[in-house]
Amino acid sequence: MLKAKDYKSDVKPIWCPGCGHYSVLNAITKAFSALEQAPESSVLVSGIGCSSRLPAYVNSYGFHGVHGRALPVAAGLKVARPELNVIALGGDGDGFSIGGNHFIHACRRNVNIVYVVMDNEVYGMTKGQASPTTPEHWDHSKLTPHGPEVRPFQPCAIALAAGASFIARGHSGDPNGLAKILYDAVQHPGFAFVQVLSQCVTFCPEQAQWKDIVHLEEVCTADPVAAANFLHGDDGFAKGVFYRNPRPVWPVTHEQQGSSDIRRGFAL
Ligand SMILES: Cc1ncc(C[n+]2csc(CCOP(=O)(O)OP(=O)(O)O)c2C)c(N)n1
Ligand code: SF4
Repeated sequence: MLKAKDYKSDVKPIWCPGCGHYSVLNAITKAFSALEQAPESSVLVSGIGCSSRLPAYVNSYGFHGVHGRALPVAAGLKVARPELNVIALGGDGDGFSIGGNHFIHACRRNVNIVYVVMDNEVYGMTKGQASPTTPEHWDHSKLTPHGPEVRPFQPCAIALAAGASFIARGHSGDPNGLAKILYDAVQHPGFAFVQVLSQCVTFCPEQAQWKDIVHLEEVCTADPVAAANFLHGDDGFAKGVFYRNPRPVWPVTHEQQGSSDIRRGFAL
């Protein structure tokens, strides 16, 4: 059995010291070790952002793509190569702003992939602009000196409304708890969405306080109404698996095709 450290690549991360994304990397490698994943059986697909650098640091296949486009690449890959374990990942800017429409339709489609969003409520890579999950009155960016003055995007509630069949939230301050969530997410048949509160120490140093306010909730349900009630009262700092309700994965009505079938289908 490979140890977590065996899933680290030889590339040294260039995140700021103390960035939450280091812990997410640790949690992913711990989960791979616990799942006894062969490195070549997994693919990590990302967009652009500090968080989206993560595939380079993992000893598996990886695809560092275009800003906001991790999910369509990951879904296409899974449909063409169903035997692979496909994990899409990125940041809140990547996933909920430019990639927001893909997020909704990935939940709806229920392709059997995991989507990990490292949510630091800011655009870290482009130097601290407000993102869709930035608090309404966060005034640290010169672009929004009075705060974005917009209600933050609610990723878990939106995932539920759009049809995701597994919804969870973890915290970078708890890599072991996050590894357990990822373990469950990989085994879930269908679209598994995991929001991770992952601090940006450079542009949001106040996020160091998250460790004091994050709280574990044992609320996992298969009832969408119960999950909706919980998520609408959620303070955004609960962690745990909130909803798990397997339903048919896409593609449902057609036999899954291998890549050679697809090549034949496109042959002139
Ligand atoms: C099409 C396109 N638009 C804008 C950018 C600039 N850009 C690069 S990363 C990024 C945001 C990254 O923020 P987030 O996804 O929250 O990740 P973080 O860096 O915080 O981990 C943006 C807007 C880009 N690379 N491509
Ligand atoms: S800017 Fe923020 S998100 Fe990017 S590496 Fe530094 S701490 Fe992490």
